Amino acid sequence: MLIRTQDHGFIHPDSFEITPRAVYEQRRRFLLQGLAAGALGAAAGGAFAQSAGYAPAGKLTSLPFTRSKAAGAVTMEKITAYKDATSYNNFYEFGTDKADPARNASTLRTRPWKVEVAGLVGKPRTFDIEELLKLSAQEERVYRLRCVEGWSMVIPWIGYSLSELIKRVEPTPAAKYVEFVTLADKATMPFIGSRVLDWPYTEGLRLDEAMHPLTLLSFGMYGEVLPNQNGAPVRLVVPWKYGFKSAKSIVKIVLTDKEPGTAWNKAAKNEYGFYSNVNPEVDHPRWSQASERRIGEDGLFAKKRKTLIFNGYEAQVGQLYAGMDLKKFY
Ligand SMILES: Nc1nc2c(c(=O)[nH]1)N[C@H]1C(S)=C(S)[C@@H](COP(=O)(O)O)O[C@H]1N2
Ligand SMILES: [Mo]
Repeated sequence: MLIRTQDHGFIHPDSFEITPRAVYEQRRRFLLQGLAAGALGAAAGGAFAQSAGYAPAGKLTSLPFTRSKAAGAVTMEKITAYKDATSYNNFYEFGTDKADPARNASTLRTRPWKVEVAGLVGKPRTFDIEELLKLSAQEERVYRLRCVEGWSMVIPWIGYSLSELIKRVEPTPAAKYVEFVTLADKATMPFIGSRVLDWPYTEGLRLDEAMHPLTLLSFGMYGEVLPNQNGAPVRLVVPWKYGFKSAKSIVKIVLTDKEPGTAWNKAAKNEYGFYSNVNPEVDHPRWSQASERRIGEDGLFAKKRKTLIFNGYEAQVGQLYAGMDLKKFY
């Protein structure tokens, strides 16, 4: 069954495990009651309370999840309003203005959808999106995401560690990098064909970065499936790297032995390196990266925040870069 939603194109409500909204809300209330009754530990309680800090928008299909227990997976910062997270986007396939993706991405068709996993793996496979959704338990991760342009948001993503997918295809010993290829469909993406970027939009990670538990293969946010403008039906979220590493609407994942080119480093090599770790000490050639503006705090007198090394995830990911000159490998 296809349901035409007002501003998000088509969704298939019967095509994967769906919790009706009433049941979902009830489950959430139950969890919060349990919390109030002291049934949960203090740490978990903080996470639940934090997650309850947003209201599901009630626009798209609910996506059931449990709260992640991975170290660093739930920041206690205030969650960005859903309206802001879904109307101020970068998704150049739909235009270069921040408002363009919300305006134009309703044409994106997210079913049928397949993700091919290929390259240096023992078991190459193409996954149907329904199968991919159920491959591992869906978790909520409240991550900061910082754009290279100097703004940041705090978003309750839903997904599971990318490592869950990668380990199932059994990388060969020669595999050192992972390339992500996203959809480039002229018929549904109005800016494919424009020369802003070399389509399809691609990204890459070193294999150990891709296997890090914080690297999230994401299918939803704010308790629901991803809105088209946020990269439906499946995207990456790599919280310690600039936002552009978090490729949207992924169709192919390739394990390689060579560092893959990426959309932004093909477009401007001196401005965007392969690593692109958030680093207040390495300026972009045209601007400083020392501070950032949190979306939703942008009143006239709002203070800028100091940008943190690895976007605040140093305790979790710093060891991946031990001994590397991060000014050289930016
Ligand atoms: N396919 C694709 N993925 C993409 C982009 C894009 O233009 N195309 N933009 C990136 C950039 S620059 C950022 S900051 C994040 C923004 O994610 P959000 O809109 O969900 O906040 O998506 C990233 N993923
Ligand atoms: Mo970005």
